[in-house]
Amino acid sequence: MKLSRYFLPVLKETPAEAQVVSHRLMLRAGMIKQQAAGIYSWLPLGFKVLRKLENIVHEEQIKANHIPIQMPIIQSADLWRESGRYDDYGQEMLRIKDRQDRDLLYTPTAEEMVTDIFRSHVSSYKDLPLTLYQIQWKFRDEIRPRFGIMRGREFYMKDGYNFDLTKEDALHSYNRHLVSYLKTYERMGLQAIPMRADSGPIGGDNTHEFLVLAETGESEVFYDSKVTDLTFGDRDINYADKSACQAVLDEFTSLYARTDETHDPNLFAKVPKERQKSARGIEVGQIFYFGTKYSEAMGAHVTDDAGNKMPVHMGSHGIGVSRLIGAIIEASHDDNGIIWPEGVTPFHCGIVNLKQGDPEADDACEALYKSLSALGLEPLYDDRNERAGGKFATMDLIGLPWRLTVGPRGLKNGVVELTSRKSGHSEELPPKDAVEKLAAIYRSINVGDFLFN
Ligand code: 5CA
Repeated sequence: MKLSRYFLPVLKETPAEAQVVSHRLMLRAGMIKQQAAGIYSWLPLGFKVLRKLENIVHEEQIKANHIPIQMPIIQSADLWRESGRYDDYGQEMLRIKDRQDRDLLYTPTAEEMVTDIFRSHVSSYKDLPLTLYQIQWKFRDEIRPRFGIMRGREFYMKDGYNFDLTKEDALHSYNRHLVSYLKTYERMGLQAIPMRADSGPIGGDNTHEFLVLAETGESEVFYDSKVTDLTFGDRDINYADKSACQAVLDEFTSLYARTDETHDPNLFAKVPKERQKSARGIEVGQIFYFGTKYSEAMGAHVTDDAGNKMPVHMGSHGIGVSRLIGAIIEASHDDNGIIWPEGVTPFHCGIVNLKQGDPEADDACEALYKSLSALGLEPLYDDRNERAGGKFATMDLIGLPWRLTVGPRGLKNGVVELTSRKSGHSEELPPKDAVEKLAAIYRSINVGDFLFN
């Protein structure tokens, strides 16, 4: 992409309404625009990051053998009356009437609808196990939408639903989700700690939230400092292997880690004093096992070989895809702007032309742009007629992990400059070597290796 042809409405001033750094930086970097309380337009740069996160979520869900579907945003109230949640959900649910005076709602989650799909098409235990998921817009009429897209009213969420014959199988689905979530967050450059949580309106008593530690987090959390030493690393997980998934769950949840809703000071007292920590965290996902709560209420049964009918065991599992952008920025920024982890960056590298209009500099930039693009990478070339200082400030603000700086002086010596946004470290390299280095960095995280179709 050439910046002169792009739509990147960066702001010079710090927006007064934004209380947290991620919200400020998303507005300043021209990623989003507020349209109403908790409701945003996604401008090109923000939309690109949203798509990157969505792709990672799809890839990791498909690896775990979960099947993507898409359910409608506007749903009939009737299904929600069957489960009893039309009344229970309270004011968070946005209720709508159509021209026939029928009750509709904007989906805050989709347990009812997915259970309806299941009961209409599945009747034999042989079709189990089954996990369906979607990535879809949700609406919750939050009392206090705030922190930009982190607590929006309209937000983008991955919601997955497992259907299993027995509790034991459903707990394997729970564990499988936990493993796939750890992998997902890690690819986004985040450490998200699973913590025992409260199930709220979803129901059930087996639930974990995933929290990213950040000063601006809305939840207060209590944990054994050893949990932050756990890293998921490059594990090869066989999702069909029950004991392997159970082992990961045990490893990541046996140390004390709870949110304020489930915190138990007596249990916490057993953690050695120097390891007792409390902090704030951003909830980026939650997994639930709730057994037969919805399947019984809505008649989602399967029949075994002997003709016995039984309600299926279910759970649901959510990732806050849009909220994650805020969490990533909270965890990765400096005074000059965002620092994108390579796995989610909107463009793989910036190209700054120090002397636009200089034939040699222009040619060198074009050549870099072509070679990077030919490798499947997306450069953002700042080809505007602007001062170098302004170009650097824009690149720092939008946070691309790598910047290539091209100018007549370097070109005389046959080199361009490659700078890491994170460390600030620069090195001079022949253009060909710089391209190779970038290709190697991105190849190591499988950029371009997209499974969802
Ligand atoms: N049905 C279950 C699992 S699909 C469910 O709805 N879970 S949830 O309520 O925990 O939501 C899943 C994730 O969506 C949360 O962990 C959070 O990261 C994100 N989320 C929830 N509310 C909002 C909101 N108002 N703004 C942005 N993200 C949100």
